[in-house]
Amino acid sequence: GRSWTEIEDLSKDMVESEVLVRARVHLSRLTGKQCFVKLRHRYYSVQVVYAVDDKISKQMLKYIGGCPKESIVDVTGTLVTAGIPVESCSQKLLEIQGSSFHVVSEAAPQLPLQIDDASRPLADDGPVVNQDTRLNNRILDLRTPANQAIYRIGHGVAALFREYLSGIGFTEIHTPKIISAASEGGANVFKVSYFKGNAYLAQSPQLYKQMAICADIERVFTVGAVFRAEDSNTHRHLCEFVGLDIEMAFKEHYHEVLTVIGEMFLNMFKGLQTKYATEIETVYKQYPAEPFKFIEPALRLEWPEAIRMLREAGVEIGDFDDLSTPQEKFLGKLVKAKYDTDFYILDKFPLEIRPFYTMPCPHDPKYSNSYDIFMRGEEIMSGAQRIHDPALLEERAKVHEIDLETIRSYIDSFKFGSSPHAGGGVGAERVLMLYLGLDNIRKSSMFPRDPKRLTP
Ligand code: ATP
Ligand code: AMO
Repeated sequence: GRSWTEIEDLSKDMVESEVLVRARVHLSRLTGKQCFVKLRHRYYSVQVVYAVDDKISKQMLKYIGGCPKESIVDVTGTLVTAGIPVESCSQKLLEIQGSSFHVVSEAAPQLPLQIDDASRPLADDGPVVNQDTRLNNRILDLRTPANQAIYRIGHGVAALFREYLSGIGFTEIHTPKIISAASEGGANVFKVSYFKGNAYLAQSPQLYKQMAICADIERVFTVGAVFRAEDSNTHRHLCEFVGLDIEMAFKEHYHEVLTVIGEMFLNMFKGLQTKYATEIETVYKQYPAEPFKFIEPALRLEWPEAIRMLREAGVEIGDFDDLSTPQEKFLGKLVKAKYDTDFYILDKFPLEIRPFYTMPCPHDPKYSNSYDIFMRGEEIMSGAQRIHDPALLEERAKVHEIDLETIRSYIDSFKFGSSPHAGGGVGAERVLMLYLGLDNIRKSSMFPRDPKRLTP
């Protein structure tokens, strides 16, 4: 049978041999006796040159030149060294002298957006495509080199998360997404009809990952959709996102868990750097950004220190006030200047501003054994040691005005003994966005859901 070579696998040692390539027609240019076709596959391209000869008739040449952009074609020809380097074509300076051209799937002649326009860096002259047009025509937009690269790197984020935790004895679990009560409290839950009654879409796997600990599955993680009915039209909120959640029993101190989380992230960043270097470079070509910086071991700051840093820089903030988004970003800048890292852990949040299940700090109950993790000054993870004493849990739920009956099975899980445990939840799209320095979460979510968008 015939065998196809992907554009990225064409190499110098194949020069002078016959190759068969399947790819998209990126553009074609017909001159009198020649036709130049730029083929594209993911973030690679190669030029095919057709000339009228014994294999290619004049008519055929016209047909090739008229093939609509974005059609998928099979091309055969001889691989040769390119006469002149073609910009953004196969960096290896190779081209194909075409001998056949077969259309596998023809694209409509009119495209709602041009791939070249959608691929253009903002700094360059030329038409750019706005976000709505991109998202309305997402499958075309996703064909740009940067998008092809972004979702490969996104795969890397989840794969490295899974790989690392699996390697240290974690069990991947799946938790219900249709649940009977809000898991995080608050009003931002989607209500759905459930036979004769109602149900809610899970705001977090929180209650179930903790129940797994109560069931002696002592190290768990889960990767899955998380739903938030928040009417937040910001650059970093989605109504549905991918949660990477961890929960782990510890022996003495919740920092045992925080250390695992910190090392998991450092392993992820190093893995992305080594396994996805080409992809990262491809993204930066369209969306230039400073490379993501981190130090080892991960930097851990405590809340009072962060407040002190902000105040010294002139920010007015109370000891126990939650950080606003601009304050978080500013703190990120201060941390970067002082410690040269885009990644850090902020530990010991005030108890008041954390969810009901958060363990108060045993030394000072105004604080808690809880933490957020930041990348480039924005939150990517929230976590805590959890209360495992059912009486204290009930008490804290009451303080938060949560109807105990709606979380009865959760609270009861702690009645039969539970290991001390801690964990955290990561927003996968935020990690991808901030690792790459992208400015909007809609660039790191393949089919984003926000209050104004439910399609495609
Ligand atoms: P967490 O749920 O752990 O706090 P988060 O990043 O989703 O994570 P939110 O509590 O939703 O954080 O919001 C944090 C900050 O984001 C708020 O303090 C606010 O500054 C900003 N924010 C949230 N929603 C909006 C919005 N609709 N418009 C502008 N800013 C918002
Ligand atoms: P939290 O509500 O902070 O914590 O969510 C955890 C992480 O999820 C991401 N995130 C979001 N990403 C995109 N769009 C949103 N609307 C959105 N909201 C949150 C953020 C955030 O840090 N149960 C706890 C976690 C735990 O303690 O284990 C929780 O859900 O990156």
